[in-house]
Amino acid sequence: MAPVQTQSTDELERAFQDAVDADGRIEPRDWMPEGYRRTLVRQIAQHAHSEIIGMQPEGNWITRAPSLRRKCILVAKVQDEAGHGLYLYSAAETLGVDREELLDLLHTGRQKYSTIFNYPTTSWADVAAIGWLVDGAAIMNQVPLTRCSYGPYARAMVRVCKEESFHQRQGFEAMSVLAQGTPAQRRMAQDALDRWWWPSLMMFGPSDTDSPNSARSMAWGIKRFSNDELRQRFVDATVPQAEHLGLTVPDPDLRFDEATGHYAFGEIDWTEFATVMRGDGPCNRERLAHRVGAHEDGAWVREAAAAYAAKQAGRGAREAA
Ligand code: FAQ
Repeated sequence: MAPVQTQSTDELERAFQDAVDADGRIEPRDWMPEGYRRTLVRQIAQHAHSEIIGMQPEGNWITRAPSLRRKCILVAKVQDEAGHGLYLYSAAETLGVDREELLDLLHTGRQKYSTIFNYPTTSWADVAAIGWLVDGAAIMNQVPLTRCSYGPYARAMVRVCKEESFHQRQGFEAMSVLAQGTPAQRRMAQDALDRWWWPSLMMFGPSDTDSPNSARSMAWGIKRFSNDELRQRFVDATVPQAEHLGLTVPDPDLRFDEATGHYAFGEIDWTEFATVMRGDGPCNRERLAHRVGAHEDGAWVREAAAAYAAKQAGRGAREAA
């Protein structure tokens, strides 16, 4: 959809919506409504922040992984999350925002990241649970984003989802080793499931009736399914996996509903969700302080990279002269 200056805003908006409705891709140079651009910046930035803050809970276990093999896998996984953050910040930059500006919004608490990363990882089983449940929930939410109407975001998601699928499988495998291990290992696995189950369900966001952005994001082809639809899919896919592991999902109201073909599940603690979202969860302050510290420690790398780029640009200009 090429921008045609002579068209009125109404005509541009109609052409934009027609392109979205026809499942076309909107690209950075195409005309787009300001609200669409702002929504994408908000969502992609929150997503990027989640990827880089999400390195912390698992990074906490790199030095204590139970074997060299587990350590190698974990280092690679945490590096993958950094890479996802980089693709996503790049995708956001195509919308005319600056990465430094987005990081500043994160560091000053003005932009959110996923609530899930404000919970502590107190045992090795938590690393397995994050792979199985958190990456599992992330994939359920992100596979539809590969069909998002905004091209750069959709394309970033293709690669991210391939890597998240591998993460989910390694988490399930690590969990199954624990679940088949000694009684103490089984207890660790169950304890991790008990603590990560409900926060994982919260990753999908507020219920549809309380989600201010969903309807508009769906009309714009950013979101393809509602928060509750994706949450239900996650529960339906994950409960049989827990049964296969011989673990119990910590929800007394969970039951398979023959009539609908879905699992019915208990009420999420939305008060806890709101508490963590406003910055008062178990690890919010620690996560943000660590991120700000890492950014400050990395200042010399950014300065060196900028000096090197300036030097290269100067050499290029001299050669061209
Ligand atoms: N945590 O109206 P909605 C990962 C906010 S990546 C914090 O429903 P929307 C990889 C929401 O932003 C995990 N805030 O909003 C990994 C909005 O804020 P506003 C991250 C939340 O955008 C694995 C307000 O509440 N994934 O795990 C949360 O339509 C392992 C109202 O909500 C993504 O970001 C939450 N859980 O739908 C890394 C995926 N939920 O308007 C390391 C892309 C909602 O006040 C290790 N994002 N909010 O600014 C999305 O799909 C959407 O943004 C939703 C929320 C579904 C998260």
